[in-house]
Amino acid sequence: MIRVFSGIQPSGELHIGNYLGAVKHWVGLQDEYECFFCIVDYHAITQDYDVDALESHTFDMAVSLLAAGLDPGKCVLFVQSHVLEHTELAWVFTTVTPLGELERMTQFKEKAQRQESVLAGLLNYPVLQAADVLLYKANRVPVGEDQVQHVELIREIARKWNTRYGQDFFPEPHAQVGRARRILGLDGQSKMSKSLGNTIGILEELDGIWELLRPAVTDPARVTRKDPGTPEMCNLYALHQQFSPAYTVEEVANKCRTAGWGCLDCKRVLADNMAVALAPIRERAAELRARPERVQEVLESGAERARSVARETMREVRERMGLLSAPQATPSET
Ligand code: AQP
Repeated sequence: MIRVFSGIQPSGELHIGNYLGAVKHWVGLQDEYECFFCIVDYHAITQDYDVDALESHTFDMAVSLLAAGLDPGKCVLFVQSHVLEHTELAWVFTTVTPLGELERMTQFKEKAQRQESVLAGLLNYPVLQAADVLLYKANRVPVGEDQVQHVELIREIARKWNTRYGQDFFPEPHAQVGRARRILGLDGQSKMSKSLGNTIGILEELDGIWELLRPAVTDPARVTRKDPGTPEMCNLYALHQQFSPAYTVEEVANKCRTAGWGCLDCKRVLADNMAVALAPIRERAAELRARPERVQEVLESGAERARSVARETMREVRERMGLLSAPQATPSET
């Protein structure tokens, strides 16, 4: 049986980078495999965050994921902090993870640069990720390109734990990266990222999309309206390829190369197509928002299903590691 695990931080709204790079892919996988999808709130607190907003961000992320097509009849959707075994296994894994491996992670180095004082939680982020995935003995981890290095480290952690405590207990999972591996932000340079504020949310309406696209960076060679451009050098062309029909993508390329359109003309068409493509997600989100108890039910039942797998994994982990069993005191039962 192939098992899939992936997570997303409730560190802000679900944006089109998360959607195209990961979530859209998840929606397809739930038809074929046993899938666990997790809103990883313990990851989201590894950066500066707004305490008052975390609860609503977590709920809104659940709404957006369901609206984007996750079906609780086909996958398990839950919140990480509702299944305490995640943090327990993470601690276990810190005891087999070399410090040097954590320090060389690209995401750690990038995020650490933006922080005044670097906290151990940020360094240990990939260890918690290893616990997320391996608690369910998942074989596949569908992610964007930025997470591939972390999945490699998860494989190493599984290997090291297995070597010490039990050959082949944890599988070595593989990253699955889709075609939209790295969506750039509206600055045209960095990865689209919640914490960089260069995103378009998947629930944006036409006016909002237009306001965000209007100042977005395009091909730097197009200084004036008359300058011909190179579509492949333009981030918005990449977005047309995601949201516009093939004939429009072709027209955009021609009008860019011949300066037939200015960048604003091109952005207008993109905004319209994006709004049309995202409309069904927006409508489903509005329906779900009107029934918050339904969303709570989905998360509760998801946590229950996740816990039943997680508890069994931890029972075996404790046993193999020689920890004295104390069934009454296991975290999820208290
Ligand atoms: N720009 C992107 N292009 C393609 N895939 C992306 N992903 C994120 N941004 C892009 C993928 O989305 C999934 C969930 O990501 P996450 O929220 O858990 O963490 P992240 O990669 O750190 O996302 P953000 O938006 O950049 O969040 P912050 O700013 O809070 O760190 C992952 O599979 C990721 O690869």
